[in-house]
Amino acid sequence: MARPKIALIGAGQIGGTLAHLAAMKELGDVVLFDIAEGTPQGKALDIAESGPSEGFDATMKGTNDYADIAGADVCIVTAGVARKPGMSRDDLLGINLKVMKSVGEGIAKHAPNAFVICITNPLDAMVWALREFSGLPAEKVVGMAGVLDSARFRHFLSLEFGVSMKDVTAFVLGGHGDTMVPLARYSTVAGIPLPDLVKMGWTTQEKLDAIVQRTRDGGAEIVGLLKTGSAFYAPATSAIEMAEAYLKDQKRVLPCAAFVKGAYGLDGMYVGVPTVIGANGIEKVIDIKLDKDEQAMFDKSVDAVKGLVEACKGIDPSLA
Ligand code: A3D
Repeated sequence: MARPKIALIGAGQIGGTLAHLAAMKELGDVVLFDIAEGTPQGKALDIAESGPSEGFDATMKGTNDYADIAGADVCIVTAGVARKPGMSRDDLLGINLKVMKSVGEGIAKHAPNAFVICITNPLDAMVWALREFSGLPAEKVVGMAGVLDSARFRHFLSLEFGVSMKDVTAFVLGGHGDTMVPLARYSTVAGIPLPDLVKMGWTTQEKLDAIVQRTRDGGAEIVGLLKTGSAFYAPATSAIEMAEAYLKDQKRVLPCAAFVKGAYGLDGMYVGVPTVIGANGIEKVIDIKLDKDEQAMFDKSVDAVKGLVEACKGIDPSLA
């Protein structure tokens, strides 16, 4: 049986890290695509040359030609520009919308059966635009944000409690941005919900609120430190987790920017929700009951995403 084919559209910081992780995990053969000449070829060769030491069997190809992604099983999209200090994710909208158009058309022509994971920001609007431009089924086009946001939350919680990150679960809803909704009562240490841990004296409500805020600002914290770009190791790991769930039909329960119609009272839009990912793509959107405060935060987040989608329609009338 042939190895799966993984196409990485964008060979920048995240794209290169994705290629390395996909190879080390032997998820399949990798094609790195970018418009910058030499970058995908150079990174592909460099990673291929790590194969003898790592001991992986996977081919690496760098290309500037969409024809090389033909028949890809998974496409992970990072093409576009990333944030610099002082920029919000939304500042990237105009430039990255044009990029989504060319990427969507490239995927539609050469890899129409792929499971497509979008990472390009502003995430919830770009994954919507990519679905529109590609015309692929909504269950096969998804955005990566919730896995990363909840990984950040889990990391900060593990530091606070002094326990292994493996035993901390976290639940984050809503758009990827300042309005994301970390849900404390569904986040646990080995099954014990955070509000109970406050009652048990493991932490205080004030400390928990500060951790929630640090999670919301998690991307900006790294942009501020790096100064020349945004986070790439954890974003790449998060997308690989989603790709693996699809390729291995794992039925993982992962928060993703998925197309939601019906659940959460929404009538068809992309936003961060818990999903089940298996061989059919997004196989289920898990519709949990929110309390009044959570619903208010989620509504605010949904409104922010809707505003970005309207802005896309204003820029490109073909989307209206
Ligand atoms: P960067 O290292 O700049 O890589 C982007 C690559 O895209 C560059 O190599 C460009 O040459 C390439 N590119 C530009 N235009 C095109 C095009 N039309 N077709 C193909 N390739 C093109 O950025 P990065 O890898 O650090 O980040 C990529 C994107 O991910 C940015 O939009 C970030 O904001 C976003 N990002 C999202 C998250 C989420 O959690 C959603 C986290 C971190 C970064």
